[in-house]
Amino acid sequence: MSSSLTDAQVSFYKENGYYKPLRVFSETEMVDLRAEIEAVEARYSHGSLPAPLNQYFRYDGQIVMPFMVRVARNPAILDAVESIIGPDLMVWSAELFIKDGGSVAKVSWHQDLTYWGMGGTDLQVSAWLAVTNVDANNGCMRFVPGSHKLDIVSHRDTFAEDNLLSRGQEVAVEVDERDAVLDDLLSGEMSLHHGKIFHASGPNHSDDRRIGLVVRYISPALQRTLPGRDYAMLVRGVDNHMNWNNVAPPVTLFGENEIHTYNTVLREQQKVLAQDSGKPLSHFAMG
Ligand SMILES: O=C(O)CCC(=O)C(=O)O
Repeated sequence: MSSSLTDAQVSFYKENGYYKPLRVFSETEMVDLRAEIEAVEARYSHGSLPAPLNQYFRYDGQIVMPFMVRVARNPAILDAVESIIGPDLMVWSAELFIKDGGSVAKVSWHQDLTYWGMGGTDLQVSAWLAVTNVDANNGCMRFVPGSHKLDIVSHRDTFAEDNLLSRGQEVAVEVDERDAVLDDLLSGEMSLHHGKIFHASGPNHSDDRRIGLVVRYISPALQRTLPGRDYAMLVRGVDNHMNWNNVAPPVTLFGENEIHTYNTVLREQQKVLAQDSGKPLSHFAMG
């Protein structure tokens, strides 16, 4: 059975820059996924990898963790994403956003596409999967509907410690919180958001962890706006454009080849992430 979006759902996305909620997994499947994530944490968070585990969680997890690709290839997610950006789909990055119970970590108001070297494209969409329930109390995302119709606005870097973004970047325009809607979701539901929508998230006031797994999809037709070639993984359809170096899915969790590929990809992407920041590239190999 197809999980394509209806015309009304696509129109809502085009008008507002997001769509929610879409059920893609059962709650039981999310209990299992959480256990899998926490088993990886138990095994690898004590310095047994070349970089801190959090770096692999926050950037390009699809290259080193097979379970990320399993999620990214889920047919219900792909059907919905296909309704927005077409039948050929690549994963640019899969990431975990985890806020522990009581954590003050937040995400400032930003537009995703600011430092991705893709311009202000409509050919990118993020699917944010709630592994746990997410709501206002535990720091779910908030969206400003319609803000994706703006260009990419200026962002200022804060490099704030409690900010989960690479540069702690925030839009340099005033956001009226009263314009925002909550991206509250039950575990196993996802939202889709446009790369230019203003979005943010607050601290986790609950006792439990808030876990989200986000997959950044692009169409192979999308062209990078900067010199050099970036990388992406084909997960549905065909790549008739060859705009991206195609990365193979991982076979082994944190295998030697997987880590080698990861380093090659991150090196290229860090250049874009670090542009005009005044910080050395090493700063963006985040811990
Ligand atoms: O999970 C969060 O709190 C923020 C995630 C986010 O900014 C994104 O997925 O683009």
